Amino acid sequence: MLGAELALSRRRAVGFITADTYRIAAVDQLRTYADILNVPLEVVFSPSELARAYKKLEDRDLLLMDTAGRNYRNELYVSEVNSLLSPGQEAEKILVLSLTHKYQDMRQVSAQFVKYGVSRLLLTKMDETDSYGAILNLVREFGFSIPYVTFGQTVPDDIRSFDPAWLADKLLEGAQAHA
Ligand SMILES: Nc1nc2c(ncn2[C@@H]2O[C@H](COP(=O)(O)OP(=O)(O)OP(=O)(O)O)[C@@H](O)[C@H]2O)c(=O)[nH]1
Ligand SMILES: [Mg+2]
Repeated sequence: MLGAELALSRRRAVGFITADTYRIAAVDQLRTYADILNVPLEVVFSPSELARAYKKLEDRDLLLMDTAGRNYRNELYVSEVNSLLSPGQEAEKILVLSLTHKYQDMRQVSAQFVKYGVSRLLLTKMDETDSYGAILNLVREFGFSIPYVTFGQTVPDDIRSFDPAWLADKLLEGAQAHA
């Protein structure tokens, strides 16, 4: 969704890399999007293949890399995915969490990634809940900045920049309702 927004609305020369060779058909799904968007896609099975992918995509302005969803409460998976993420200076890591998760689980996963220097958080499924307190708590506890939120399944429309004023309104509305 982010790739579609950057490629279509912002007209950036985007390239995709996926390391999600774990979930069946994850590559096929991304390849379908890549074809529709006319964006090149490279698949990497291990960290050693990254250099080849970068080389092939060197003409692109911006590369977006996806990694597999795992049980990231488990330290082993966290260190594994971290070894895949480029240590390149310009690389930005974004943790993606769904707002439908329980807060304590989101906290645990956040803590795992903060240890590896992740400081940005993208929240999905804002349309599937009316509880937004977790956003405030995660930002307060971990100092995350939130570049984007998603609020539906329509690609690329259901993604937008996060608006802190909107969150403040929502939280205060909720507080009034309980007053
Ligand atoms: N309603 C709603 N559905 C969403 C949103 N974001 C993603 N989805 C849906 O959630 C499902 C999973 O999305 P993916 O992008 O595959 O999630 P993922 O985190 O990459 O999954 P893994 O790689 O397996 O961890 C898809 O059916 C998406 O359409 C959202 O903001 N709102
Ligand atoms: Mg995925």
